[in-house]
Amino acid sequence: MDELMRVMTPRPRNAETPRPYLRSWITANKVFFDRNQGEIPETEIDLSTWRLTISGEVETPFTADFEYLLSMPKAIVANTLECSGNSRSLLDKKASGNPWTIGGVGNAVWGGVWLKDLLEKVVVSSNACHVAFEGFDKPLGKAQIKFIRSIPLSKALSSTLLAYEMNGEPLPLKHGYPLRVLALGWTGANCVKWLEKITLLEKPFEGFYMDQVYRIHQPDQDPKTGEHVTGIEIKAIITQPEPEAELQMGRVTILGAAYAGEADIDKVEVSTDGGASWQTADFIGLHEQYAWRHWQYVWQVDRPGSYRILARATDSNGEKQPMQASWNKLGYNNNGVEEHGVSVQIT
Ligand SMILES: Nc1nc2c(c(=O)[nH]1)N[C@H]1C(S)=C(S)[C@@H](COP(=O)(O)O)O[C@H]1N2
Ligand SMILES: [Mo]
Repeated sequence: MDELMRVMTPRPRNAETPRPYLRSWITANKVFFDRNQGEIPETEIDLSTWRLTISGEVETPFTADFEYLLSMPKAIVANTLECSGNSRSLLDKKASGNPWTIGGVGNAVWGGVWLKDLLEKVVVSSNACHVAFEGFDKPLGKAQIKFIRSIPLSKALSSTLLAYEMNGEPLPLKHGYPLRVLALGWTGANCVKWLEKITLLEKPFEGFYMDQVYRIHQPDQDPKTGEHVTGIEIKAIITQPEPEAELQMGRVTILGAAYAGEADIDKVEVSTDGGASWQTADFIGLHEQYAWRHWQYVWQVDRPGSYRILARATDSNGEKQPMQASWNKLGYNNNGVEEHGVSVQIT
């Protein structure tokens, strides 16, 4: 198969979407980024044997088959998914993990059922406060640690989708076939693929992928005392021109996307002089809750030279993207304006 992606590790497969594919509002399934801690199942599971179980702090445990999910009301939702480690390699101070540039993000229209509708079937106990998800992917490595993650019950009940379709197709194998979690507006780590088990818990699940990684912490800090990665932080990316491009004087179209997780993007500003002055960009394309907004700025450039292009987003709560990211040991949530700048040559 032709490799369209920028592969960082083949096994587990971690691959990012090249910049040109980030220029369309929908990221096509075949170029949507891949992030895996374990092994992608080799073949699609047989739907007639697949079951989803819900247990733990519930009045009546429940098992659903795929037919049952299809019989429930269907929700169709646009959602931008981003890996919490996206943009890590752009940090000035290096952080360990996959060297994502900007392509650990994508936007798709997902079809599925609201988790809230399923949780109504089991009657959640009053002491439940977190919802844990487990997939059937096989862990890699000696320790054989499963990727189990939990989210607060409030998030599960307000805005979490269990998706079986991606951009109008059955969920592709590598994106979690037949069913995955999408905590809308939250980072990928909260969106377990190949889902088969949901457990209601009195407190957050304790385990490697909850306590040692996906926490914001400093090198001298016990990871477990750091905050979990949850919502996607406000950020603008520049998808055109390519870094270090050589361009002709005249009209240069600068393109990008901006997103802020659960919040709405209100404004994107562009600087072509390294941040000395800012102009407002125009939004292009669709505008949906939880989805990125694409933007453009047509730059009239009359003088040759080196230029530094920056983009800065503001959300509807008035929150502005920081000029520099706040660094943490695993390089999560890099949303710095400067880190995302693109330098070009005009001739
Ligand atoms: N079962 C399972 N779910 C998982 C993972 C995993 O390794 N196993 N990786 C998570 C992480 S860290 C991210 S960023 C997203 C990536 O989803 P994608 O590969 O569909 O883009 O899946 C999440 N869900
Ligand atoms: Mo991730």
